[in-house]
Amino acid sequence: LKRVADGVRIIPDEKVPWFPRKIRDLDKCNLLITKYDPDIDQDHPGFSDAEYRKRRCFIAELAANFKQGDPLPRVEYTPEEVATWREVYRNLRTIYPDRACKQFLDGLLQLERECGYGEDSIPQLRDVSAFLKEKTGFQLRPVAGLLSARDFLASLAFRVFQCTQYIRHASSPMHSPEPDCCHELLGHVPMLADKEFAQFSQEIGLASLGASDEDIERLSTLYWFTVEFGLCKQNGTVKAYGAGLLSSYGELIYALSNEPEYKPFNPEETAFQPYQDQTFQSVYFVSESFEDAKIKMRRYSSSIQRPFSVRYDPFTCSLELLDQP
Ligand code: TIH
Ligand code: FE2
Repeated sequence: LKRVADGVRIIPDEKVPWFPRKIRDLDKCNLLITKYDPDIDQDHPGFSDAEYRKRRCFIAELAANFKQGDPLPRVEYTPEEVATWREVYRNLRTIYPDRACKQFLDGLLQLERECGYGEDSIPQLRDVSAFLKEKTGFQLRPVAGLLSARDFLASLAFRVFQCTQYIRHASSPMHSPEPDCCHELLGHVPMLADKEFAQFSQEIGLASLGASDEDIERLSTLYWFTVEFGLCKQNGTVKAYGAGLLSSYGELIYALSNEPEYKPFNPEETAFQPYQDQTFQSVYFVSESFEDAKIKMRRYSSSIQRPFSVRYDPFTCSLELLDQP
C-alpha cells in the first residue's frame, strides 16, 4: 500500500483480474483475437481460397473441442499441405546452421532423431507434446487461432504451449503474418526443448497472472521481442532464438543482415517499444546471453506490483498463492 501522507493510505480498489489456478482452468483461457482471419481479412493470402478456408474451419473445430487431458487431435495433412511444409523446412534447414542459436540447433537435432522431424511429413502435435514433456515438462495444447495475450501468457505459467495446427497458405511459404504449425513446430518447439529457455518462458507466464491490462501489454511486448523475435550473442556473433525468426526464411535472413536496427535487450526499455506483426520488425533486441536475458526479465517481473505472489506446484499442476491480502 502506498502512503501519501501520515495516516492517509491509498487502498487500491481495482480487483485482480481472473486467472487460472489449476491446469484444467486453461479450458477457460480461450479468448481468440480475430485478426488475420482468412474469413474476415481481405489481405489474408487464403481469403479468396474457399478450400483453404474450409480446411481452416475444420482444424479450428478440433481445437475448440479440446479439453485439458484429452489426447491431442491428429490431423491427416493433405499432399498440398505437406508440400508447403517441405518447402518451408528445406529452405530454413539450410540457413539454420549459421543463423540459429546453439540451443535451437541442439533441439532440432533431437527432434530429427527422436521425433520424426524432417521435410517429408508434418509432425503431429501429440508426438511432439510427448517429446517435450520428457525434455522440459512442457506440453502442447491445440488452439484455434490467435489467442489473447492474457490467455496465452497464462498457459505458459503451467508449462503449456498453445499451438495452432493448420498450415500457412501455399502462396506464402517464406513469411506468415499469423502463427501456423510451421511457426509452432519449427520456431517454438526446438527452443522449448531447452531447460533454461523453458524456465524463462514459464517465468513470463507466472509474472502475467492477475496482472493489470497495462502490465499484460508490457509483458507481451517483452515476449514479442524475446521469445518471438529475440537475438542473442554467442561466441561473439549474433544468432536468432526468436520463433518468429526461426519459422520465416524471409525474416531470418533479414534480421541477421545489416538492414535492421539492433538495440541491447533491456526490459525497462524494450517493454515500451511499439511493434507490429504484419511484416518484418524494424528493430530487434540483442541479449548478451540467455542467462543475461533471464536475469533481466526476473528483475523486471519482480517490479510488477501484485498483492500476492505465485509459485507453481508441479506435483499438482496448480498454483500456490502467497501473501494474499
Ligand atoms: N512470421 C512468422 C512466420 O512466418 O513463421 C509467424 C509469426 C510469428 C509471430 C507472429 S506470427
Ligand atoms: Fe509464436
